[in-house]
Amino acid sequence: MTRSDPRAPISRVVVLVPTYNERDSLPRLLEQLRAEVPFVDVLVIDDNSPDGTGEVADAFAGTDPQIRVLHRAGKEGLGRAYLHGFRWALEQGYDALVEMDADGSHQPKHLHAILAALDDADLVIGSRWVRGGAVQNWPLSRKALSVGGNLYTRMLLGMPVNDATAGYRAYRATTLETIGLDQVASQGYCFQVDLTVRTVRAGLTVKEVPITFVERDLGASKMSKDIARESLKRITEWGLAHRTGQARDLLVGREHWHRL
Ligand SMILES: Nc1nc2c(ncn2[C@@H]2O[C@H](COP(=O)(O)OP(=O)(O)OP(=O)(O)O)[C@@H](O)[C@H]2O)c(=O)[nH]1
Ligand SMILES: [Mg+2]
Repeated sequence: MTRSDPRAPISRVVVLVPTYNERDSLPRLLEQLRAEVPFVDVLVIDDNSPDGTGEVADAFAGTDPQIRVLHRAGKEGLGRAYLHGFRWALEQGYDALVEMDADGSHQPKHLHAILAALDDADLVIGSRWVRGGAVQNWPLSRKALSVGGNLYTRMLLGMPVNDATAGYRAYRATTLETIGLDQVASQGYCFQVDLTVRTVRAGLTVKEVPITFVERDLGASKMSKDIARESLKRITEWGLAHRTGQARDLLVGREHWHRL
């Protein structure tokens, strides 16, 4: 899954930060981000948060031309917010698009390593479940859910990726243009898995860089039973379709897109 031709150098990078009711967390994240990687632009994608996160973001944008805000009409889920941000960033001509949560879980200090890895990758995932990766302040039950979810995803989809649900990642613009965004319907956690699968299946290179993920200390999680259910259902459907396809190909002696 490696390409021999050198990739174009990356010069314009934007970090996309989706927000819903993050007024307490967002200022700290924006300050850290701008201090840590001053060459990087930021787009906050707010779904009309009732707590006024959009106005907090506007105040930052008013004093810093490298921070922009995309105001959306209402809460439509993380996947939709990212798709909107991706389209905006591609139109603006950015070379690399980074996904980052607003709640402090994704530390800007890891961005150096993530962007360095993107020099010879098409997607770089900030990974909790590779050597050197870690999670701080998670109860055992939450760890088990993430490890179990990733194991299930790996087994069913046969992807060589340890943390396919991770939400701290960097895409080359060319990756998103290659995989195409029009068919992506996933909203919750499986949005991340969905795009990872599309990237792997397009024959592009995925790298994982270890990160320490820190559980939020401010605000409330938006993770819900519905989101978890959507993920389980879709990943199972994709996995069954993938495995059925492999079985069919074996029967007719065709080579499948990979043979894990
Ligand atoms: N624009 C937008 N942002 C969202 C939406 N749902 C979640 N987010 C943001 O997406 C990021 C991740 O959401 P979290 O609630 O932290 O979910 P999580 O990190 O998966 O779960 P926890 O680990 O429990 O915090 C945060 O910055 C949220 O504010 C949404 O519907 N629209
Ligand atoms: Mg979070």
